[in-house]
Amino acid sequence: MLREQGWSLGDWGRAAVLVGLVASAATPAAWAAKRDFEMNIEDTRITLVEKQQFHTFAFAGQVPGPLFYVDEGDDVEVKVNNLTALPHTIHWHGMLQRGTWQMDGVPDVTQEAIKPGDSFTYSFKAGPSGTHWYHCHVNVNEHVALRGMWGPFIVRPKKPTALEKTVTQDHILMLSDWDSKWANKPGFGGLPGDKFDYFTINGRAFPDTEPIRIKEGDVVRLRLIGAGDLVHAIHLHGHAFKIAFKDGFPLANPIMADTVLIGPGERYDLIFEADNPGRWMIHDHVDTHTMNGDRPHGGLMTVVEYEEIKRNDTWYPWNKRSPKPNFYYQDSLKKGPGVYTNDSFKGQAIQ
Ligand SMILES: [Cu+2]
Repeated sequence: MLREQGWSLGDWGRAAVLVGLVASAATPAAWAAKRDFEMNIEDTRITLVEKQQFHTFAFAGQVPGPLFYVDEGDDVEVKVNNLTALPHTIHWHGMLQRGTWQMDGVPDVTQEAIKPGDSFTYSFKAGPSGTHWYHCHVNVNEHVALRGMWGPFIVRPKKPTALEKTVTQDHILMLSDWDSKWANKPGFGGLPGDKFDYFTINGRAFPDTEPIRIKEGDVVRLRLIGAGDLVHAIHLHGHAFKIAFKDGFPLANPIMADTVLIGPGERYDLIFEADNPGRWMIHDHVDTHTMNGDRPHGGLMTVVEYEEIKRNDTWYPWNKRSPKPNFYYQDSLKKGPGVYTNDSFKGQAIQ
């Protein structure tokens, strides 16, 4: 069976990503799809907010990288082409790699780093289920912390929990931090003592993030992924949520909360009922993370916006902004397993 694929014809023009998807014709009892992908690493300039740009080594020319959405037990094969001038690997964070430790993506431990111009093919079985991610494992202090080398990897469970079955709106939020001093110095930066001055959700800072649009009655899942160097205290206004998953694993007793602390590498899945129409902030409660450089009211923030609320306030910033479609990969997640690039995250190629 062939599933819907996430690229548009325009992607072919840039040759940013070549996606093939082959599902085996196995019997339902032994159903495990084979999923083949090909992905470039490219020097790419992205814009965090306003005029603040950053030189990244982007997967498929976008930050975050393409969404990998697979079923638990699928056989995943990803060919990676390194088009940059520095070595890289990919670590599939959350995958246990049982019997495939050489696919864990750690330079000098499980493989030699992929040299400039070279390729490497990762091959492993997807598991366990849950909210995971992938990132480079070479010079992580620079490549992960400052060069946008990360993307979401979601494994759909064979046996979903009763709570997650109720979800109607599913969103991915990757949190990260940037030090503008290194924005145009690829190959440098990520030193102890660096002062991070930009803070983003899916590579963009407020007000250039995007509202999370829901309606009354929705059950909303927010998949938080700590992709950066700092700890974030994520607070949602107007609602209590259940902390339902930690690092992809379901909690036997979800914790009711309105703030959750998430550190580097961690994932928390929050689930809440949309029962309070309004415009509600969701933001980092580490107050200095709501800055864009030296300017306040920015950084790691966005708005949970109910569609019932009229947009008739002239001072509301998003009245004048064009929407960034699929900014939380929410449309891709609705389509089911596949690999999805995203025009909202594309940057400009750096030659
Ligand atoms: Cu790297």
